[in-house]
Amino acid sequence: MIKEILEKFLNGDLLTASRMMTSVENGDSLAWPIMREISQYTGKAYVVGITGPPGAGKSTITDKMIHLFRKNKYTVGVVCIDPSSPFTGGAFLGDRIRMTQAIGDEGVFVRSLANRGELGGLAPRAKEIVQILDAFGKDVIIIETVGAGQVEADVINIADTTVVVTVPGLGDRMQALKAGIMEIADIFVVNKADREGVQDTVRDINMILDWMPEGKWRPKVLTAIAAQNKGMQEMYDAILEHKDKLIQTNKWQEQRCQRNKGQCFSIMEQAVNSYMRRQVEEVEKYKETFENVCEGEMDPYSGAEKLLKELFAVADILKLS
Ligand SMILES: Nc1nc2c(ncn2[C@@H]2O[C@H](COP(=O)(O)OP(=O)(O)O)[C@@H](O)[C@H]2O)c(=O)[nH]1
Ligand SMILES: [Mg+2]
Repeated sequence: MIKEILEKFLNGDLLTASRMMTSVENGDSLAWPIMREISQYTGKAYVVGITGPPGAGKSTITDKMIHLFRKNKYTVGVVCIDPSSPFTGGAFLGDRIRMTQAIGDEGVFVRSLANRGELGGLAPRAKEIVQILDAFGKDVIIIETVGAGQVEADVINIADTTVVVTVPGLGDRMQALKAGIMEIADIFVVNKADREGVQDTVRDINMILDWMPEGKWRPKVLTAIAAQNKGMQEMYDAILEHKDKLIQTNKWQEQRCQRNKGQCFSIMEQAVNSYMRRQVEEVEKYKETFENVCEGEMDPYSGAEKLLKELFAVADILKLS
């Protein structure tokens, strides 16, 4: 069954790709087999993260970027991560509607993910969804995300280039520094430049950047009026410039290497974790120890030690299902 799914997927079947994402998002029994099978086809896409406070213009910008990438013959995958809707637990419809221009273009695949209320966390399966889009053959993948701290810091663990979108007059001048934005941005875009105070914001950002230790890449600070398509070409150019720089300095390759390793580790953790939970809940003798701990007849340390010794004497931990 997985072979058939993979064949359709590699032939570019949209519905199959979409179903695979749903499987992975829900963590159903096909999730791991899917991820394992597609792994060999990943690692080619360039990933751009766009983060910033709600209403800053991220979706508008994403839409413009899709068009610029398409104009330059890149295929594009988009992952929109929105705060969970209080009513349905699904992503807000707004972004899908706003990105209507892209719909109908076979070279664009848009996927919305709910972050399921995880405070400040990326949607739990965002990385995997990006990898599916990568394996699906998308050249560039854009992740639009908003975090509880207004900016989603975890996005740098997935994105090659991180763009932080902000707007003039967000109040507290040092807000940016406090939120840790400075460390994660490769490019700043001060959007809504049709409003007052743009130059103040640009100056504030530059001032903070001046204080920061010299890095290899000083983040560009750009202004834009996304709604009027202004500043979008400059942003696009800055992304490509950053990409070239990363590749030339071997940073991109290094980062891939680290991320592969990190993913391998996280797969082991998940496997061990779910193995332990399964066993402790299902196997009678383990259940007993656990209940003893529960009742306070055995202390948690002794219980854990006993269980670990018994659990890891058997070798089916790596049944990746
Ligand atoms: N005045 C102004 N409004 C903008 C600009 N860019 C986007 N908007 C509007 O701001 C609102 C929020 O934009 P959206 O892209 O959904 O923001 P997001 O929440 O960051 O994704 C929408 O009504 C946009 O039309 C801009 O440059 N100037
Ligand atoms: Mg949005």
